[in-house]
Amino acid sequence: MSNTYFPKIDKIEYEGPDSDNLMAFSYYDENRKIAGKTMKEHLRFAVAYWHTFFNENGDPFGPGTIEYPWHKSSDPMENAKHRVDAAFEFITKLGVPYYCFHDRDIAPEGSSVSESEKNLHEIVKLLKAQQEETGVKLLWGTANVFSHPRYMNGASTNPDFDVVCQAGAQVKAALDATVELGGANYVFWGGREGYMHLFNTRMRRELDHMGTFLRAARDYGRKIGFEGNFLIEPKPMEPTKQQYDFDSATVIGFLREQDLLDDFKLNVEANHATLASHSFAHDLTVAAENGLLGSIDANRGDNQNGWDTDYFPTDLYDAAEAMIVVLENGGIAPGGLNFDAKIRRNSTDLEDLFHAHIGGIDTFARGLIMADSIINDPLYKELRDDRYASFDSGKGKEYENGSVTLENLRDLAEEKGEPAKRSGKQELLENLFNRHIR
Ligand code: XLS
Ligand code: NI
Ligand code: NI
Repeated sequence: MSNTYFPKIDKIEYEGPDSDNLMAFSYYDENRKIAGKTMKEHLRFAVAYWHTFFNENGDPFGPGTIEYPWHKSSDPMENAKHRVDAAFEFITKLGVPYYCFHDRDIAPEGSSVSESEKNLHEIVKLLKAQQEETGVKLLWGTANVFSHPRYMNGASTNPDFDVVCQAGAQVKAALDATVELGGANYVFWGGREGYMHLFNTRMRRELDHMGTFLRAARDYGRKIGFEGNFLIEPKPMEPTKQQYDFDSATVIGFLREQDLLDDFKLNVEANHATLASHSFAHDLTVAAENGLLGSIDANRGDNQNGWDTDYFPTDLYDAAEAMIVVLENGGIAPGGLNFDAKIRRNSTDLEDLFHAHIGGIDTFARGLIMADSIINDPLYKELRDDRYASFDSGKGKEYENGSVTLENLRDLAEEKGEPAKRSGKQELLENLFNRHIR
């Protein structure tokens, strides 16, 4: 393992909740078994290349504040190569199994399509060698078709076909890279797919263009042997005023309309769900109950504002609620939990990157322990099942099967009379949940 960029940091080990070492895991014991699988298998953590190795804490109001020692050269390709070494040193010291990238995080754009492809290919070779040496794998790849000024009016939904061609070239190369690196999934996040104003927008046409683009990408991916899931990552807004992939429900409707349900699932991000005025658990549940929960971007917003703050997750309630959905879904594989999260602009020590990830990892490890404990509490299951018991037999069951008419409902209403009140037991369930925090 290389020891160039984080020389003071050794491999992060599990030391348990009684240790006072803050450079250790208190809850994430990768080999501990829960509900028949190890924590490592349940949680499938990934590090996000863009936040952790590429961006240097810049925000829309000012430049970056942290200096990455792997970015010392004036040649962007040299920096990209050093970035690979830094990334694999970090990921192996942290001890997580996966990483995720955008094409432009790993390699700089060139002055032509072929030069960009060449840059990407050169870095992919280095990443592949590191993957083989360390055993770290690619959870997903994606193309950044939102930063370059040419994408100001969108990528696949751009009103100018010439821009759509550029997006196509980029997605093709990013798919090649993902397949070359054995990526388990391929993500589409449509940060500029939407509109700023309806006055200059043909929404129906743009949505159909997006469907056409995704089908072309799907066809190419399958042709070159990609067997993983294509994932759409919902987000309602930011940077675009109104984004087409608004939330889980909207994306599922779109996938159904565009005949993409066989190949696509969802990558649900906590802070995007809250930006859409949902809870994280809500958007996960919508995806899971439609059989479309593909992967998770684990992070957290801020209760005082609505932005995509991308905090590292520290909220145990949120993590436990999310892990209940994941466990009831039978797991998240071949997806995982990607820390699409960044340290704050005033966190300027390289070791802060470790503290941030250790916190996020322990939060979800603890969330997993709590979730398993809650779903095994018989009362949790019983109370929910009992609420729907009137549909388990008799006329209620017939109704569920679709054989009760509106006239039948009317006659039954008269016969049965005013229904007895039945408590939803919310406070009891909230208290029950808290008893499982440990
Ligand atoms: C931005 C998104 C982005 C995607 C990948 O808000 O979360 O980082 O995960 O393009
Ligand atoms: Ni985000
Ligand atoms: Ni994300």
